Amino acid sequence: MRIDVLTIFPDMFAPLEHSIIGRARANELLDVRITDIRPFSKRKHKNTDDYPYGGGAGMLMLAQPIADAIRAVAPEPYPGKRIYMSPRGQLLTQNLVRDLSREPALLLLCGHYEGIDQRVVDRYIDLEISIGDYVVTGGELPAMVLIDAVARLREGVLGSDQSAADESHGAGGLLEYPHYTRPQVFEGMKVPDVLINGDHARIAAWRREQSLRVTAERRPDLLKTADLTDKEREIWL
Ligand code: 4G0
Repeated sequence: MRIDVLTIFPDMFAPLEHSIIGRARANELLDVRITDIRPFSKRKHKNTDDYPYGGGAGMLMLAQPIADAIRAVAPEPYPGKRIYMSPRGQLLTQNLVRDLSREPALLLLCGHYEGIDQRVVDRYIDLEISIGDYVVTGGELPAMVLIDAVARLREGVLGSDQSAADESHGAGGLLEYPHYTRPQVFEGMKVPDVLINGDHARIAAWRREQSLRVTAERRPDLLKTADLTDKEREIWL
């Protein structure tokens, strides 16, 4: 999969050279290309921002450098999705991540200040995405969140045990049960006995119950759409 990123802060993407994503890129499972928007500016001093028409606080990113950068890295017809990271976008969920992970290419546009000139969005953007209902100083961190979430669903990016874990063995829309590893006692706290005894049916039942309990406590909204048996619906809904 190819992912192009357009940004005025290309150095912010250094984390993508490390860890799982770094390895996926080294193994050519992922082709991430970061493009600096600033060299495309035709203003003096390569400025990329200006004041908003109609007044108001803050600055906006200019249309011209962004449009020229998009045309340079993503000539039409574009084979994938051109995405603007924005607090007014569609909320990023695991379902949307899954759909995006099946695209051959993504272009991620990162805005700064109060955002970008709307005409770029209207002409060149397929989809606006938000990683959550909060504002950060630029689209770069949201873009990295999206890249990481998408990349880990691509074939070969995670270890083989993890890859199966995601959807098939996944808790069907419930939160995860608690996990424990060695030692058996840590600062006086014991690992639950059921996990030590090796009765796999009891372990599965305990984990299911824990998932249901924590979901009911923290995210009752998820219970409504989770994959529950009739008996579970009776108890937990
Ligand atoms: C566009 C995305 C981009 C408009 C980007 C800010 C949060 C997210 C930006 C603004 C971002 C998110 C109107 C301040 C850059 N912050 N939730 N910051 N405004 O995905």
